[in-house]
Amino acid sequence: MRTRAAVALEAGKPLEVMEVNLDGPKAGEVLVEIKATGLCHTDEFTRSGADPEGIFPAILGHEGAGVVLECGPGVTSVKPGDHVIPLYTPECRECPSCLSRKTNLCTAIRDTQGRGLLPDGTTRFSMLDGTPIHHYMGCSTFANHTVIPEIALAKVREDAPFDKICYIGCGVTTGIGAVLNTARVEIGATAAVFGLGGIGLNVIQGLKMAGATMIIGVDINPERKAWGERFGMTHFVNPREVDNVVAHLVEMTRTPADRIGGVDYSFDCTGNTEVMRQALECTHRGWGESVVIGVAPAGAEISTRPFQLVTGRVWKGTAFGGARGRTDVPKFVDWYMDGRIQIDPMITHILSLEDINKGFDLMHEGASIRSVVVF
Ligand code: NAD
Ligand code: AHE
Ligand code: ZN
Repeated sequence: MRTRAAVALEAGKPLEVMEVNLDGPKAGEVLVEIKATGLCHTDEFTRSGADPEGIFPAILGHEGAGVVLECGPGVTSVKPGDHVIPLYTPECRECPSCLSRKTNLCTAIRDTQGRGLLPDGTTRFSMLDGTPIHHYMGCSTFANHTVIPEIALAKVREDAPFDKICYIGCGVTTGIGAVLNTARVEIGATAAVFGLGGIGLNVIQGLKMAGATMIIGVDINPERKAWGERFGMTHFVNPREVDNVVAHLVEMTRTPADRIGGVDYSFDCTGNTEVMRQALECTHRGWGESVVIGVAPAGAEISTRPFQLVTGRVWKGTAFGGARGRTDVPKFVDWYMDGRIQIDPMITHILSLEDINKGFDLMHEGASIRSVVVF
């Protein structure tokens, strides 16, 4: 069949909207009509050329929602008409990682996924002249139709709006999951969130749900203060307005009883390795935990004095908020439909596929939280 897609032809170039060929689903694969897709900073990271795994040409996008149109041989867990959210972190329920119960990082198809291919080592997309186009994160939601392995689809309820629940395909689950699954924040905790964009605001939302009492947002964009407050942030720090952001955060959390200071938990939602260091070093001696969510460019490295770890701080990371997609994503959709989590106010812009590059401009200008393309 033919479908319309925004294609990343070369690193650093705007996406080009065009007709592409799409082959039908093979064994274990599913043809999905994408109804809506969010633009995550990770799409921009890959489009820009900063991603060491970036391959071109490719159809980016990994935050979608849609409807199953056709199933390949052997598919049993979804059927035509089902509403689904694609999963860049699949859940095969059979690999050592899935069976370990220690991680959500299913390894069943990670190798081919990282090479822009489906599990049989081929691509379903091509240009009209026959040139192959790579898949992206196993999803390629910047296409009106895409083919996805069955194990990378979460079946969700049919009364949930596509243009909102697409955000659960990455940002919402990553932010809230980082708090509830990865850090396991407890009632009364103190926390700092660095970067109040599409991920950081969901971390704040998750911290509020977990019962954290002091939630400090840190962002260089002053307009993010009001945004953070909408979701439960109690304090805001602009690093450009203080001498030393780490010392400032430690001072803010120092009490007469505890003369050390430092937050119980911190989260990097920027992808900046200097910020990751600040996030670790502002945590409390003895027990502070810092969670890296941001994705850093090829060649970037993190550093700190080993003393920071010797004195009890823990540095960890999370992908997709530690969520097991086929199991957990339908629950996030229920939470949204039951009014337990907010999504609508964070979707600041709705775009057509033709205008998808405006979404990246808005992201760079700091003018959007989430842009969503509706097909
Ligand atoms: P975004 O562009 O919406 O938000 C980034 C925010 O960081 C902005 O508010 C910006 O002003 C702020 N910021 C930039 N530099 C800063 C600095 N030096 N100090 C403080 N704040 C600063 O991006 P997003 O979609 O929220 O994504 C955030 C990061 O998370 C990206 O690196 C993205 O690739 C990554 N990400 C990771 C996962 C995962 O599973 N680990 C999932 C989704 C996104
Ligand atoms: N390709 C990059 C890594 C990018 C990365 O870390 N991706 C996250 C999801 S970001 C979603 O917005 C992830 O899931 N990582 C686990 C994995 O297996 O990729 C690089 O640096 O090579
Ligand atoms: Zn993402």
